[in-house]
Amino acid sequence: MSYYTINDLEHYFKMYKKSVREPRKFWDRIADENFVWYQKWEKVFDVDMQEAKFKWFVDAKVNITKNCIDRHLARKGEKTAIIFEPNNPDEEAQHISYNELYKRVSKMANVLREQGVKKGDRVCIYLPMIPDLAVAVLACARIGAIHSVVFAGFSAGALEARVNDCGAKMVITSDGGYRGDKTINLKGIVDEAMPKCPSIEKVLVAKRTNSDVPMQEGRDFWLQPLLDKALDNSVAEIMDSEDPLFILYTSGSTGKPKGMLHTTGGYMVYTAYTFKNVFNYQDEDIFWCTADIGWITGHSYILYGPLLNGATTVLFEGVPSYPDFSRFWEVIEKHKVTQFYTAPTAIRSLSKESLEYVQKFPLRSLKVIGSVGEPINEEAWHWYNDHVGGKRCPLVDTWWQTETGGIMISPIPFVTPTKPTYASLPLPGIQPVLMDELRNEIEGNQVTGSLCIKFPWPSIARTIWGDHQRYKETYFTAFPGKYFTGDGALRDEVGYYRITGRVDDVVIVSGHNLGTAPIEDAINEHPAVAESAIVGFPHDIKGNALYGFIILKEIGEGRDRANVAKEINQLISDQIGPIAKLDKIQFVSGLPKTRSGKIMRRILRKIAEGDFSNFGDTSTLLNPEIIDQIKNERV
Ligand code: 7RM
Repeated sequence: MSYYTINDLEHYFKMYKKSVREPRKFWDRIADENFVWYQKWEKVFDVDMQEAKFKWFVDAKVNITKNCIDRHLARKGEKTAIIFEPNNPDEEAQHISYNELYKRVSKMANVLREQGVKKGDRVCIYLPMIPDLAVAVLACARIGAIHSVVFAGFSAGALEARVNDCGAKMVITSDGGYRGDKTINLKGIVDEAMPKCPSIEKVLVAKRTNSDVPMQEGRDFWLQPLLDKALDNSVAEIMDSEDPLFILYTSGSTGKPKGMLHTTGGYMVYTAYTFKNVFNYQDEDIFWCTADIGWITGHSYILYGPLLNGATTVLFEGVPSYPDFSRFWEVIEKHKVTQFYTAPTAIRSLSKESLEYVQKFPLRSLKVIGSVGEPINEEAWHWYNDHVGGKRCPLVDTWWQTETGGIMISPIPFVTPTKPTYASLPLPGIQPVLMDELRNEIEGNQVTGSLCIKFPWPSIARTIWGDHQRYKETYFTAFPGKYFTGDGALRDEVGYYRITGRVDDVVIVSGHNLGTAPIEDAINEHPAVAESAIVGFPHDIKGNALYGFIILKEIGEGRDRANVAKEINQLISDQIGPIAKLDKIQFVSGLPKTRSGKIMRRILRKIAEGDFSNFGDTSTLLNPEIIDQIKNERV
C-alpha cells in the first residue's frame, strides 16, 4: 500500500487514522521514501504547542532545490518544468526544461554568491511574474539565503517596511513589469524605497520592459551581464531541516504586517505531499495555479509543490481580463492544462461576464479544478463546476493559510465526494477541532465554532520574524495548547467542514451574535446586487448596528436605489430575521480588497464608525483609491 498517494476513500481513512495514531511513523515514511536527504533525522518531530516551538525532521540535512531540480535530471531532464505564458498573448510562451532550470538557477546562485550573499542572509525579491522570479527564489534556496518575495503590485512604502523588518541585504527587481494594458515602473518604486532601507547593499535589475531606468553607481547592477559570466552549475548548500527557507509577509488585523517564517524540511515534505494528492497529479499533467508568487499559494503550488513532484507548472504573467475575459480559458486550451487552481474572486468576476467567453473553449484537457483564498459561495461554486469543470472535474475547495504553509482541509479528487461550499475533510496529519466561547472542544456533528488545529504538522510557520511573542499570542493563546486559525467553521452531519469566514467578522446586535457572512449571502441573492460587505458600528440602543456596503450591478429600468435598499432588508428579514436588518446602506462602486480577494473589513469598520484617523497598513490593497471614495459618500 502506498503511503504517498491516496487511492480511494477507504485508503484515505486508513492513512488518516494512521497519521493521528502514529504521526511519527506516518511522516517518517513519507519523508523517507520520497525525498533526497544528505542525512536523515534523529527524531521525526520535537514540538511544544504551549511555547509555540516546532522542529520537524530534527537534525536532518537537506537542500530543497536538490529535491526540486537535481534529482529529476537523470530521468526527466528534458521535461518542461515551467511554462511561461506572457501577459501579451502575441508574445511567445517559453518552455523551460528541468535541465534548463538547473542551469539558470545555478547561474543565479553563483551570481548571488559572488555578490556577497551568504547562507542566512535575507534577499528581497520584487519582481513581476516572469521566469527570473522563479529562478531567483530557487537560487536563494540553493545557497541558503532566506527569500522574502514582495508582490510587485505593492507600493514603495510596503516594500520599505518589508525590507526593513527583515533587514534584507539585497533587492532583486526588474526595469518594469506588464499587467494587462498597463506597465509598472518597478525600478522607480525600488528607487523611491531605497533611501529609507539602510540594510540594502545591492540592487540587481532584470530586464523585462526595456524601459530606460536610472542605475545608481555601486548599488544597482544589471542582472543579465552577471548571469552571462556565471558558471551554469553549482553546489547546493547543505541546510539543516530547521534552517529558514523564506519569510512571507501577511497582513494582520492590526497595522503591522507579520513576517511568517517557514523552514526547510517540514515545508518541503508537506507541500510535496499535498500537491500530489489534492491535485491528483500524474506524470504528464500540466498544472496551472493563477496566484501570484508574492502570495503563499504561489510559493507552495506554483513553485515548490509542483517542482518537488517533477511536474510541469504554468507561470502566468497576465490578468484574467486581458486582452479579454476569455484569457484563462484560452490559456487552458493552449497549453492543455489538466489542473486549474484559482480564487473565488476571479471566478465571481468572470461569472458576471457573458458565458460566451468560457463556452468558446471545450476545456476537455481539465481533470481537476481548485479554489483557494476565501469561502466560495454557492453560486460561484456551481458556475465554476458547471462551466469550467464541465460537471466532470472534481472541484477542490482548499482551505489553508500563509501560516499553515500548505493545504489543510480539502477534498481529494476522485476520492472524497465534493459538496458545494464545503472544504470537506482534513488531509492526513491535520487534526481540526471546533471550539466554543468557553474554550471547550465541541464534539459531534452539525455544530459550529472557532476552528483550531490540535496537533502540529510539518509545514506550520515557525515564528513571526523578529517577534516570537506576537506569534505565540496571535495563534497559541486564545485556545491554550492549540493552534487558532482565526476562522470559524461548521461541521456537517458527516463531518465535512465548511469555513464560514474570519471569526472577528461577527457583530453583536442587541445581544445577538450575528455572523456577517450569512447576511451577505442573503443580500447577494438580490438580482441587482453584485457584492456586499457588512460591518458593525456602535449604536446607542442596540450596542451595535449593521452597516452594509453594497455594489450594484447595472440597475435596470424602473428600479431605484431606495427600492433596492428596501428589498434587501426584506430579503434579510425573510432569510435570517428582522434582527439582522441593516441600519445603514451605502451603495459603493468597489470594496477595499487585497489581491487575493479578501475584503479589508477593518477599513470598512472604521468608516462605518466615522473614525477616519488611522486606517493602519493599507499597503496591501489592490485599490487604495476606493477608501476616499467610500469615505466621502458615507451615509
Ligand atoms: C491560502 C491563503 C488565509 C485565510 C484563511 C481563510 C481564507 C483561504 C479558504 C478560505 C474559506 C477556503 N492564505 N481562506 N482558503 N476561506 N475557504 N477554501 O489564502 O493567509 O492569504 O489567507 O483565507 O479566512 O484564514 S492567506
